[in-house]
Amino acid sequence: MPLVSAKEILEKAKNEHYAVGAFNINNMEILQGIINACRKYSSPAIIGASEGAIRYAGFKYIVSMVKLAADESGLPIALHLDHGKNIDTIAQCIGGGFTSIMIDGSHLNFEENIKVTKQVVDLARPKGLSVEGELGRLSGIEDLVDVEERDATLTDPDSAVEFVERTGVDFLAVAIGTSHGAYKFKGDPKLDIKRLKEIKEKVNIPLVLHGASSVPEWVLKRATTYGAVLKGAKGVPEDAIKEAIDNGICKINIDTDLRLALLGAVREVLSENPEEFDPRKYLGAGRDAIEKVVSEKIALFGSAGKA
Ligand code: TD3
Ligand code: ZN
Repeated sequence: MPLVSAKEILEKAKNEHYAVGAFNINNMEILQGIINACRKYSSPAIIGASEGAIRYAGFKYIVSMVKLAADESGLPIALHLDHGKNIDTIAQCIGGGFTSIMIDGSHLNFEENIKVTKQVVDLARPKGLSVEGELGRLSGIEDLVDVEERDATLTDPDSAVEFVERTGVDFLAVAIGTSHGAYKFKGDPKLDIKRLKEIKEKVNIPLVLHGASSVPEWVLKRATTYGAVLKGAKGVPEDAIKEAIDNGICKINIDTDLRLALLGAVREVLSENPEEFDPRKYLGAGRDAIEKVVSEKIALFGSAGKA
């Protein structure tokens, strides 16, 4: 099937109360691991490519690979620019085969964020692409010392209403205490679910959770057993992800867990077989590890059978 817009995938998820993973890719094996899991469980997926991924793999490679994956699998797959900031890259994605764009203006002030986000909506919508905006800055709650700092950093529900009305975005990334990478919490993991509830009550579009990797125990153990140094790595507990889905999160961004799974598999193969130099052996094991992680996400998010 041809690539679909992420809006199409997420409106169904919102109506039927589940979430869909937005998985980041950088190469063929990562993409194939994700698609293998989606095929097995008949799940839709959003494939995220960052500006860095486009620079690394090449624009045409990314678009061609993901189009092929959608065609061959027959699954609803969207190709989504993750954290788009550069307007030239955004324009290239809009005209070059992507079906969804994130414009990340979260580092700008409110009015500037609205201005650039609206600009991207006006470019993308006539071409049938969906657009994600972001309001609030990702930060662990324990790093926000008081109520004022918390309110200034995390997404304000009333501002979210105004942002969605004035920009016309199809879905909105919110900041409720998650952050990117493998070190999300120093102490106990905590999300601001009360804030998410309030946003959901006021904003009637699918909501997006960035920084949603869980750093699963088996993934961390495999990587560290074979020499990776990941002291203090901690992700969002699966219970918290479930609670977030119950409160309006429909798109869940995952990158770190894929990176760690690939790393652990490659490390294991190479250290157990120091004489091995066939890339199919270690990258193939990496691809299988990604399939396993994504299978767990599909079960957790409730997207199995929704393709
Ligand atoms: O947008 N992304 C993917 C790119 C972030 C770099 O890791 C996410 O929100 C994923 O977050 P996580 O928890 O996988 O780092
Ligand atoms: Zn993100």
